[in-house]
Amino acid sequence: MEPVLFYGVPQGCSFGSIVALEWLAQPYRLCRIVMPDDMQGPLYARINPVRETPVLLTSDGRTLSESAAILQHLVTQDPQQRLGYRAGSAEADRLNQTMSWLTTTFFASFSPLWTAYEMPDDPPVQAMLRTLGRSQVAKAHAQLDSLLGSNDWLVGDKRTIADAYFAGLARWADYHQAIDQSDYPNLARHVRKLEADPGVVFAHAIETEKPAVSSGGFRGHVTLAELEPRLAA
Ligand SMILES: N[C@@H](CCC(=O)N[C@@H](CS)C(=O)NCC(=O)O)C(=O)O
Repeated sequence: MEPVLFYGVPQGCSFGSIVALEWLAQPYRLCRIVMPDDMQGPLYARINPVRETPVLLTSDGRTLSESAAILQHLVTQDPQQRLGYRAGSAEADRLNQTMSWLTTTFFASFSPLWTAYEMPDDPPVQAMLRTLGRSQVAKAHAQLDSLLGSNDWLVGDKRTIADAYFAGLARWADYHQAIDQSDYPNLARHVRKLEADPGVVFAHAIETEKPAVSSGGFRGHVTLAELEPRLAA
């Protein structure tokens, strides 16, 4: 059976995995997870014991969590490696480097803002977290702006999983009103290009439950209950 991506709303980093699946245009399904409520039951613990999205249920029945692992899996499953590079090549090293940076620096820069957003009301602590978060997000944006320079894509001369993943994280700057992306012109240009991409438009439509036009791979939604027989006990 085709792979299934468990994606989280609102604003999940799983957005990037939806974009990558669209770019590959191979058959896949989606399972919508409203965070955190849909993750609390025992069935979701069988999918991901740490109760996070995204998770990919692979075509051979394994569950794979962590965006970087899911996205690398998609690269290697594609015989043409359209969203990555041959293992061992300089470009593949660079892609791994960029994915690590996006996960440990760019994603992580938003952590104080997510903590302030999700915690019970405590205005002085939330104000402190927001100040810290804005400063970290600004620093990560400045670094990425410089890494990107005038390049068309984050790694090499084609779109890769790094661009797909970045498309999902970049929107958090507005969501948290953290910084003004137009202060980072190379990054802002890249975000504008990605936002016009049909795979990104599709992922937004899926998240917001609007009519979504797939480039061909999307085979529809499936519920957690329907997937139970495919999951290891
Ligand atoms: N390192 C993981 C992070 C996964 C993660 O933090 N997922 C968030 C959404 S972006 C989540 O599921 N949060 C659970 C919640 O909000 O309850 C990855 O990159 O996939």
